[in-house]
Amino acid sequence: MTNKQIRVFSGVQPSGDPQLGNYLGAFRGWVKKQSEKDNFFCVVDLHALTVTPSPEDLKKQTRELAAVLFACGLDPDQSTLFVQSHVSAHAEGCWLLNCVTPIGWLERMTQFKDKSEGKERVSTGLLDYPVLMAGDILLYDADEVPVGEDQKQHVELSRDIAERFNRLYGETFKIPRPVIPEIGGRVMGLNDPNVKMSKSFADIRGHAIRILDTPEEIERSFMRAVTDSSNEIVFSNSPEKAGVNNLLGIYKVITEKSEEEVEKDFASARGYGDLKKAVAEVVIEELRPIKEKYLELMKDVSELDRLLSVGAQQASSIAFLKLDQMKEKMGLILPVSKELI
Ligand code: AQP
Repeated sequence: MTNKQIRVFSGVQPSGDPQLGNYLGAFRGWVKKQSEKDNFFCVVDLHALTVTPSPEDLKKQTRELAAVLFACGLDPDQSTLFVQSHVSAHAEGCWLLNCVTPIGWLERMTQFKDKSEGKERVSTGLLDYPVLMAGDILLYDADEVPVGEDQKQHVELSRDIAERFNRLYGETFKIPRPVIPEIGGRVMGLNDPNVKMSKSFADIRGHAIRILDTPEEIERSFMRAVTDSSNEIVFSNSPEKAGVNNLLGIYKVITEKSEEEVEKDFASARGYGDLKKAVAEVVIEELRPIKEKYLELMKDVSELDRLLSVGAQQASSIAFLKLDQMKEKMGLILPVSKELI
């Protein structure tokens, strides 16, 4: 199989301001590998509905996220980028897969437990999220699903759902595999290095670096980052060094240096202040061209919308074929002429 025959699917929710973890754990790798594979990337707005955003926020965040992805370097000639709700096969596919997914599989999901904890009421959509995600992936017969560590469990569930469907109705889906970046798979919050950096917490002071933050904001957040009371700048798995480890990890992914080279860079540092400054500098330089390109793209929203429509057309041409195949296997009759519907 040549690499172009390897199909990749991944998504991101327009659930807030995209942050450094999204970039290092996902977007950066998508862009770097896009020329090698057959890529489908999706702004998963139906997923974002699970936490009931305001309609205005959702619209704004969907366009902004698409623009950020193009600004990061996704090239419409190499990758199909589209908005999930533009291809209704995703919602339909989810219903069909719901009917083969035992509810206990969903109740076990760590992200569901985390996101529902302490809430008096959660939507059915939050529980069902992984089935919609399975549909996203399986409709495209994706071979690979590049995700950060936090989404690995959901990709594994997609595999289980695909296997169960294949067992019940005969060979229908390819079994996808999660691809976790060797480094950058788990960027932690700067205010608490035991919690992963998240869009939803981006409003908490000092938690996240937003991709569109100003250089001043980026520097301020890094200077406030939680570290420890020693002054040893080394990679370490010990829980007390989680903050320093996170900063070194971010520096390592962006500079593409080895751990030894990174530690050497800080051998003569005077303390964590020097480390924080250096990490802030490399992040600012990495994000600067992305922000410039983003501002350029947002000047012409109609062109952005046009690019997303082209992406939706390309995605539809694959997704609806698979959806029909699922329906037939499950015993639903297909309309004789879709034009009459
Ligand atoms: N902190 C992180 N480190 C590495 N990778 C991360 N990703 C998210 N946070 C980190 C990866 O980004 C991709 C898109 O994520 P998503 O928006 O679909 O869902 P998420 O994982 O739930 O991301 P957030 O930022 O934490 O969003 P909210 O707060 O809305 O839940 C995925 O590949 C993810 O692994």
